Amino acid sequence: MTSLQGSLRDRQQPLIQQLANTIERTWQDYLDLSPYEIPADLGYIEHHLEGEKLVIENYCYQTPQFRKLHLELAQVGNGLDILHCVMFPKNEYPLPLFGCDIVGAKGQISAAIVDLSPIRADRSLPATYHLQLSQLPHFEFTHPRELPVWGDIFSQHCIFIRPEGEREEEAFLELVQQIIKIHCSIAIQTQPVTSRNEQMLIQAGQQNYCSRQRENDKTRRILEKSFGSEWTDRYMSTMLFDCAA
Ligand code: 18B
Repeated sequence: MTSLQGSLRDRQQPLIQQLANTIERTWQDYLDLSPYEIPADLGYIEHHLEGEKLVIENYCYQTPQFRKLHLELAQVGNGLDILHCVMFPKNEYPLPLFGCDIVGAKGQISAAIVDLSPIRADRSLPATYHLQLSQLPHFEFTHPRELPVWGDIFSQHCIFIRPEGEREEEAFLELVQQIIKIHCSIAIQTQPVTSRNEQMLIQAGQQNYCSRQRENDKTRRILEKSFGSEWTDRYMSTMLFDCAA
């Protein structure tokens, strides 16, 4: 796997750099990565609008269990730094969706969210996940944030906060590290389902997750400001939240 050490990462806020490194290292340590073909014009994107620059770097891989591992770093002007990560299991694997989004402006992270989101209709996680996530050390963050309406896709273990100071940023980093390790180690021990019916249920769960995530107006607005609505629709449904069969 080629290193993700790019110029954009070096210019981003420390928590984002550290998270990108942690995610990359855990993928390398636990999973059998192979290349994933990104549409030619969507890997590295740079756009200037009225003096404001938007840069996006995408890194994607696939593995025997995951059809797409996606890590994205973005920077708008010099002010807004974003990390976005989703791990999409193949339709044969009854696994939740790991998702993480960090948004920071001017040295302060305003939104930090991490979750293993259920794909079952009753929104429960497999018992192994539930057990291991329940055993994580509890950290009392001082500024929890309220989920938007479409956020009913997230699990009861979802962490959504505005981290205050270095101690909370470190605690968040540590939690993401633990959660992604739990996920990778369960994923590689999970047997694929073979019935077409079970695979269709998994696919339907992922489709629901993706369509709810595409309702995030805050993401849409940032992208539309630079690229317009047609491009943003394509980007959100092919790069960010695709539900390939
Ligand atoms: N997202 N985020 O990924 N989003 O992609 N994100 C914001 O302080 C981008 C995911 C999530 O309160 C904000 O309010 C852009 C995943 C939630 O209404 C901005 C990209 C998850 C919120 C962006 C991107 C996820 C949120 C506002 C593409 C979860 C709160 C920041 C690179 C697993 C929504 C703020 C609300 C917020 C932007 C969650 C600017 C451009 C995978 C719940």
